Amino acid sequence: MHDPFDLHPDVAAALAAGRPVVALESTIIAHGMPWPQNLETARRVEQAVRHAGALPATIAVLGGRPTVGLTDVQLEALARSGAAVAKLSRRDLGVAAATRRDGATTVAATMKLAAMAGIRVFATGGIGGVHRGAETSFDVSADLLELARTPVAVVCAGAKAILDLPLTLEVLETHGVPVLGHRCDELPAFYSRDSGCPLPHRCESAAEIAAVLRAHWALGLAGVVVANPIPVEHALPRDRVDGAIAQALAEAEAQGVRGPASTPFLLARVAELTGGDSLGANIALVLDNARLAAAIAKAL
Ligand code: PSU
Ligand code: MN
Repeated sequence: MHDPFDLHPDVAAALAAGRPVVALESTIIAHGMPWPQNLETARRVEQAVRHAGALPATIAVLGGRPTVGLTDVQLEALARSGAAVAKLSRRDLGVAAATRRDGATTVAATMKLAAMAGIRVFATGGIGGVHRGAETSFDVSADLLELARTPVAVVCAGAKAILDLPLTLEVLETHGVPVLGHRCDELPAFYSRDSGCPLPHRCESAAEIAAVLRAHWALGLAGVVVANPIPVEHALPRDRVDGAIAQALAEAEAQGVRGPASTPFLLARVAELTGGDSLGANIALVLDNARLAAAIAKAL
């Protein structure tokens, strides 16, 4: 049987030789940032991974083929298409393959494809989580359930305050997913460094994180969240972001935006309402996560 996905030859060679590889998602490119900053950021993130001594593998679905390691031409096409391409989570992968569609993969779908390819470290901006009002909407990101079953470490700046952060931590705990704070004691809130939600585990270095990952996986356990706070100089004041988020949430409610459309809508509105400051912060934190992920992949 043919492989169910296409692996870039450089990524295949690196994996075969045991060299460090870092997976990168594509929903953040197509749905999470506007053109042309999305392409510029995707390229800078790949460059940051290379600079730190690992090989980047951006993952998407092209013509129905899950593709692990996009070429620069493929990366640019995806960034140009933006929200015109589908946002694919775990549930959508089979349908996209059968209908030969293009799509950007979420954290959940990217984790699954990375694990299939043998990549264990993945960098992104923020994971999905439990949405505010989930007690009536039932909107809990598939990212959390993927972490429960797929052995990949996701390096992120926590989860955005558009989500319910305490409930997100509860669901991760229920599903046995550790959250390791990288030099922090609280779950970072994406644009800001703290959330008031204490974390049970703190690590000081990539080597320490790698040791936990090895031990976790030796026991047959699954996903791990590595929570890396946004660099101090790029953090936004909490109250400023909270105002924009409150307004964006109210607009989403008024316009009936829900389901998979919810996260892209909220991110775009918060970026507009903060006059682009949130976009600058988002770019800075993804770059920092890429560097840490590369260091962890090397230490592994
Ligand atoms: N967080 C961001 N930017 C993003 C996303 C999350 O800062 O673009 C994307 C990721 O791909 C994540 C997805 O997996 O949103 C979560 O969507 P949902 O809430 O529909 O599961
Ligand atoms: Mn959802």
